[in-house]
Amino acid sequence: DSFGVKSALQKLGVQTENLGTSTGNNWIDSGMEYISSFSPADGELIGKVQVTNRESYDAVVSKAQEAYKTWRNMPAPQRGEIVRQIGNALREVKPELGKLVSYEMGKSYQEGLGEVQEMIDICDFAVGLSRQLYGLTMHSERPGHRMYEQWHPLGIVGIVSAFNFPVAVWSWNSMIAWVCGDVCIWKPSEKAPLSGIACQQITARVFKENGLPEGISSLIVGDYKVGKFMTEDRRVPLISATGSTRMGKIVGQAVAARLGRSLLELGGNNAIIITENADIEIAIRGALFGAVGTAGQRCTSTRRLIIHESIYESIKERLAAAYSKLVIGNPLNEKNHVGPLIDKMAVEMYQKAIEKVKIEGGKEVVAGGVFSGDGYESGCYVKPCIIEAENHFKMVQEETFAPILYIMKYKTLDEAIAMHNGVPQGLSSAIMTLNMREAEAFLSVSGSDCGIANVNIGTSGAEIGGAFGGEKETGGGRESGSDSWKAYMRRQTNTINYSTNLPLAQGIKFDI
Ligand code: UN1
Repeated sequence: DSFGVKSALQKLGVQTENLGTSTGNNWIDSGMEYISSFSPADGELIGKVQVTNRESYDAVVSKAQEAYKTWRNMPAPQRGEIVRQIGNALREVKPELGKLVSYEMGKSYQEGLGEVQEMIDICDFAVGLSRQLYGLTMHSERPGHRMYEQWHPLGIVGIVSAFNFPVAVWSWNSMIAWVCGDVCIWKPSEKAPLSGIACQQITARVFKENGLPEGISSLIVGDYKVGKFMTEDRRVPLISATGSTRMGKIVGQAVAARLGRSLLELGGNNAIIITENADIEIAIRGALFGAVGTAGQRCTSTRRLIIHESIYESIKERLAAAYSKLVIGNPLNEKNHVGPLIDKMAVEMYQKAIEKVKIEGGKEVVAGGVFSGDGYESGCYVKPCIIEAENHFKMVQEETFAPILYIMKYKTLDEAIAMHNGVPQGLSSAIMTLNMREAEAFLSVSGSDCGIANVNIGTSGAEIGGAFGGEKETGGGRESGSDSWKAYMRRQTNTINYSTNLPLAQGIKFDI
């Protein structure tokens, strides 16, 4: 254990065998079924987690409903104070939690630390927000009347998160939902349940120390079958789900069938347009981290480069040179740039995608492949690759969660933007240019159709202060910063008559 994983697990209270269902730190035994969490870094079993059954799920919901009655009546700034304490608790375990994320999920330790920092940042954001849950006031058309709107919490928020950001995306949802006065039930990814166990214990301690009810924060564990308990449950007014478009369609329809609300953050197919006016150094660096960071497993990963024909060959060469310098290996070893994919199934999908795109006419610029031998025993390490392709290829239209970068060329900016938008997804996007007209055109109404559009930075690595999410098959939801909090609350319009008359709106007369 040269990387200190064992002591990190110990500090975080993660055991080799864990119960998976809890309200606060009240863990409920829910039967015989377990999920085993293996590290893609070395293939070792990290620990087992018990799967939530129907009965324990119902117990969790009852506790959550009960806790909501207390929590919703606590003034929002006081709820913010609790979230401030959670942020501090996260600061205390940043290296350990970053390590667990890195070991369980496979992203580099640096990125694991970055993920925990993202959690700390959203806590700070939520604390400030707790004093800024503003509604508007309106001028009534009737004399002696006042109108305003206020925002109330929804109740239980069900959070379904993905393996690639096993803890940060949960925190975007839960910290905001908590200051809004909601209570949360979280189903972490079944591919990273131990990260969920660790976070649950961190927040539970803070709620307990403050004498608050356990059900403000609950954990359930399992695959889509457990998720279904929530999506079909009318007691859960909002489901916030992050994952594949395939999952989102199922979740969205299940929630819509009961007219519940869903907040979906689904797949991306993010591109960078590199124009002839780009700062090439920045373009290469932005594309490189975007494409290979987190081994291409961010929903914001760069999947396509749309390059002006005049610089296409030189960009191709420089990228290939940069790729040749990448060191792939154990994510906990800081000399490595890129860690493994999440599991062998992901490796298979990566291989199939390369095979298929080659059949369609794709040409390998930097060849892919699977690593084997010393240090690669888990079988999850793959070579980041670059493939010359055309935008309309079936594989290029799909999101493959792996470090495969498709490159293509364009002649005019209009053509580049059309290619850019010519995919079913609409999450993140970027243009590399020092030309003001090109940059503004990309950000204009006829430019990028994505929820995130950047100039001279890559597609990934969004800050928490902005609203995060995207259009089309990305699902339309917005999480994290700006006014995303509104999705976690219900708006109430209030009209108050302080006059001695009862005039009707629209001037309607109704006298008897
Ligand atoms: C995700 O991949 O689901 O913008 C979230 C980024 C990160 C979050 C990604 N801040 O890349």
